[in-house]
Amino acid sequence: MPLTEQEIAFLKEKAWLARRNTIQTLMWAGGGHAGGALSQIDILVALYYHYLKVDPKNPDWEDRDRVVLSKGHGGIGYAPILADLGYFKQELLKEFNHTGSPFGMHLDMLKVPGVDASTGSLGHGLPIAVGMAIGARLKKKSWRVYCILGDGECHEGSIWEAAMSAAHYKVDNLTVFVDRNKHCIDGPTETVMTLEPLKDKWLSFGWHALIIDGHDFAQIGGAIDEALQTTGRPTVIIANTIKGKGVDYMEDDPAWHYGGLDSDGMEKAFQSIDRMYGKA
Ligand SMILES: Cc1ncc(C[n+]2csc(CCOP(=O)(O)OP(=O)(O)O)c2C)c(N)n1
Repeated sequence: MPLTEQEIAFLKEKAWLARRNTIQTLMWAGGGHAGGALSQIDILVALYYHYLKVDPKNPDWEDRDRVVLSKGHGGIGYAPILADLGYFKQELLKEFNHTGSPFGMHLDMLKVPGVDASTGSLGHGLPIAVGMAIGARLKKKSWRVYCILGDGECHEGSIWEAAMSAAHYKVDNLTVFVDRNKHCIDGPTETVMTLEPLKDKWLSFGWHALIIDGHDFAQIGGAIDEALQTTGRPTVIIANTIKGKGVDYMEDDPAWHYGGLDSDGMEKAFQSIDRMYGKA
């Protein structure tokens, strides 16, 4: 069912908060993967605040939907969402990536409630997600698996091995998002290693594939609904995004793949995010 205007307004509010909290966490951490953390946020917000069957009070609930943030370096933009949902106390984020904290730069499923897979070494999340989805079928469970890939991560061969097996096993309880911000660590994805035509690649691997604006909640919702109704094959949603989305001086700037903030930088980032959401 399409999202209502009220639901979209709610998701926008949560995305505003998640972007602000990501910047705050970056400041506490002394640096992090700012660009990719901000590009993925609307996808995570739509999933966690509308679509997922999860229970923050019972993170290990067996029948929950699973999420694999395969681009594990985005953890600094994921943990603030889990905190807001109540998986753990927001206070803990003050120690993000500090020695002794439960949070490393890449989230550990054994230390952070709500995290279904420890990721960070790119190329491993989709193979894990395919296994989880097959596991649901073997256990005759109805939970679904959502996996978020970086587009640079799609340079990894293991992604395509997993894609091939998911189609072979007709894993239709798996939905993948590619955070298509068009940058990786070394520059534009198309300069480093051509990915396009990316949708055709997934189609040729036997997937249902669609391309959307990854910052538009109506489109994200429509794509998830389409995936829910697709049987006999997995779905990939190539979500066109902007690296650093929301912070004007970070947007589309490869220098902000990883960075730190001083208090002036943080203030300017907050102002930019507030302007984007019409709050300044
Ligand atoms: C196997 C592996 N090689 C290298 C890295 C280092 N690394 C961290 S982020 C990154 C770039 C990833 O680009 P992309 O998937 O497009 O992420 P985004 O632009 O969304 O941050 C790389 C190479 C890694 N985490 N894992």
